[in-house]
Amino acid sequence: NTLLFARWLTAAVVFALRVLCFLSRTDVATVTPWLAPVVWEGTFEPELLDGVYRQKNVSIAVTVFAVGKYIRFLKDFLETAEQHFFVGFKVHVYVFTDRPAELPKVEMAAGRQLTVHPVPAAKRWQEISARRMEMIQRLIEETLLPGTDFIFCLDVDSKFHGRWGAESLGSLVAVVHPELTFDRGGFPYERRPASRAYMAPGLGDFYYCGGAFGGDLHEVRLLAKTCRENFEADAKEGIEAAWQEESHLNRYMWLNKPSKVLSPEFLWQDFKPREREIHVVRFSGVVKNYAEIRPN
Ligand code: UD2
Repeated sequence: NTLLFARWLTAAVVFALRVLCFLSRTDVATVTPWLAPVVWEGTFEPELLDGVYRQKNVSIAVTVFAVGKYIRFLKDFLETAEQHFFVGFKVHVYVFTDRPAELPKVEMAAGRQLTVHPVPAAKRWQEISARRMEMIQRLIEETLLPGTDFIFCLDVDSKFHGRWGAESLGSLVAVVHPELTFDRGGFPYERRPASRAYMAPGLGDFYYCGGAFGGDLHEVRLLAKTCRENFEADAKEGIEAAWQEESHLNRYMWLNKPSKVLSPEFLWQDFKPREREIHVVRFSGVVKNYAEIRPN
């Protein structure tokens, strides 16, 4: 009986602390002006959320590109995903690489699997980010639909450090870029009206990162298709947006508001000192030497 009471007391204290923590997130915006949640540590109940989606037996696809020397990041990405990303859920990772022979061996838990899609090598690094949208669109149309519920598209030069679970699920999900200090005027949107990624001064909600986005398959298919078409139409006119597909994604998310916005906890950068608002780093880009690692 004493043991039962101690357990009950611990659970009650943990719950009370969580509620207090939830109430105390007044330091950040937790809802957008269009009433989408902005997900921060302390604004959700992890076990409760996972329980809700586990009952629905949801499946999650992940795309990750490891072209050229970026294959070296894949091992850490996959190993840390096993520890933190949708643990206990059906997860299928799709790796796009030109070096399938160098694929690392990573043991995956039951219900989790990996498929490799060979892609050609790239001459310019910009080509890779340009082609990602096309491949994501094709994967959804040819392989994932129907059957898979959600998809996340993630940068490979990153590691998971903390839980990333059902709190991130939504129909269209964007991640706020880790440069929290940017004000709207300083957002690095594409500013040339000639580009289809153009954002006029004063427009924009957040600056979202290209390294992590997701949602349900229909929404992400539409996003990938639109960004790809706009990217290609720009290319025909000899224009490449300032931050390639990230610029097109930002334009898309301005016109099609995400149903859920993930805080920069969901894509931080290792080189950045952690800011006060960041209570947990869930996923973070590793420090890399661009000159050494990119094709040119
Ligand atoms: C930012 C974005 C990235 C993309 C890029 C566009 C974040 C954190 N990062 O990252 O998503 O929008 O700007 O310019 O939002 N890749 C390869 N091989 C290469 C080069 C790239 O596989 O040789 C893949 C790989 O999955 C990598 C991703 O493309 O993670 C993005 O490339 P990056 O990390 O070099 O771009 P970066 O850091 O400027």
